[in-house]
Amino acid sequence: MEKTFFIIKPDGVRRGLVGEVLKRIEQRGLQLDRLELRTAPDESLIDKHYEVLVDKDFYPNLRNYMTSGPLVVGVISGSEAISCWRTMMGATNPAQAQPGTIRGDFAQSPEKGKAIENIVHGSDSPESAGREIALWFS
Ligand code: DAT
Ligand code: MG
Repeated sequence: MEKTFFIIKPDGVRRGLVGEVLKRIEQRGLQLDRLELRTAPDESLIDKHYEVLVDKDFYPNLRNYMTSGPLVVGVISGSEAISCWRTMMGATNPAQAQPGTIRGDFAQSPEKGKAIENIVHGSDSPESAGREIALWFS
């Protein structure tokens, strides 16, 4: 059994997609180990979460987006949960995300100069899963 960390980002909560995302996790047979609705996080928490991206030119937009409203955070476990959840999410850029994925079915292409709002986050490796679970559930 592998664990991964996920977020339903502020656009997912705002657009009423929490039930849809959780339904897909359950349908896929992944187990929900932790699940919490959080008020909009502090910028410092997002800076730690996206520590490898803080120097990117798009980072200020990303930080504004991620602190713009409540989000849902959780831990899911299952066989190959990390890659399974990444596949279910779809490509980072909604324009490239396949239909059938969460981003491909629900995310909208970004407006010029705005953050990519793509509904969900998932850890990309066992190391980042461990780091992110400790960061958000310490
Ligand atoms: P992912 O969320 O698919 O793991 P990532 O870790 O590379 O993608 O980036 C984190 C988030 O940052 C991503 O969901 C949207 C935003 N982002 C990534 N690359 C971007 C870019 N080139 N321009 C604008 N936003 C970007
Ligand atoms: Mg990532």
